Amino acid sequence: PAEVVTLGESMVLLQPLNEGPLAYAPLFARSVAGAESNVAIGLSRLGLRVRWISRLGADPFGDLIVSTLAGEGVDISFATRDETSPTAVYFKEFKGYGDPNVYYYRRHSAASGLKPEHIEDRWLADARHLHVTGITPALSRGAAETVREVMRRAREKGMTVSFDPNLRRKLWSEEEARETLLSLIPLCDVFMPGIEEAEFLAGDRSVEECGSYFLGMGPRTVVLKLGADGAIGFDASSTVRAEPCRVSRVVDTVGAGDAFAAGFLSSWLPEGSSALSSSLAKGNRMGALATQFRGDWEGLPKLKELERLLAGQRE
Ligand code: KDG
Repeated sequence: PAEVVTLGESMVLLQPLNEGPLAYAPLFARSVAGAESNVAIGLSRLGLRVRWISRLGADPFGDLIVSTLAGEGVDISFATRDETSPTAVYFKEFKGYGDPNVYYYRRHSAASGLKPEHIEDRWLADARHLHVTGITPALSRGAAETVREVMRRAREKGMTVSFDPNLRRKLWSEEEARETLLSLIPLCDVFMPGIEEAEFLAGDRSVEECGSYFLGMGPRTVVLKLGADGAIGFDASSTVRAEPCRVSRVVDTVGAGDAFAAGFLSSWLPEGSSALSSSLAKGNRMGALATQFRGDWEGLPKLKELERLLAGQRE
């Protein structure tokens, strides 16, 4: 049985070996990525039992995603293969500064065909937490309704739900994104936007005002990820600021938010809001680690390593 369930699209990721314009990149390293499966891998490495649900093409790239996630100990029993639509692909372009550019090849992918009628009771069986993001709702109307319905059913079963809006502007219009993401916030217990996403959704508000604005929509915990400035958590009784983990060089920021989510949830799930401060610290540590490696999740630690790092020991 799974403790945590997550649902969303994963893609094959192709990363150029060199920095510079993608048009002139001759060689690529192949990996697998997707916000929800990144969180699944992060949690699995920290010792939680995680189930990942999606649709994949009945193609070699679908095979690669299945074997990668299974190899990471993630339960993929309900990842369906679609005979008519492909597994999605995306490319990163490293500029040598700032966030990499990303190029998606995911229109009409298998996962964009997710529909509420695909949902099975077994998906949530025995689980106590659901993690979803705002990427899958951007793929298609059916995918958006699937995410909304899964959130609703999880809450009905008494599970807790975390939601990372993960705004991806390339995938939909601002209006559609704002309306859909705002409408999903009341269906979650933990809302975890980055600072830019919070501003996009809450308008002209300070960090503190964003916290109370989102709490007012229903979640009992709100976590604002401030990137290099750490994170800040809000619940009914407290506001907790967590200092960032300093890193000497940032190699790849993509996946840092997912690593944060895995770190945060790994302690929030067993301990609840009494552990807000230590959950934020774990989130920050995991997020910082993710920026140290190319690839979204390759650098994520196992539990022992994370504990050692949190205790301040290097090796
Ligand atoms: O959070 C990391 C994701 O952005 C990356 O893995 C790709 O899922 C992805 C997306 O849609 O951007």
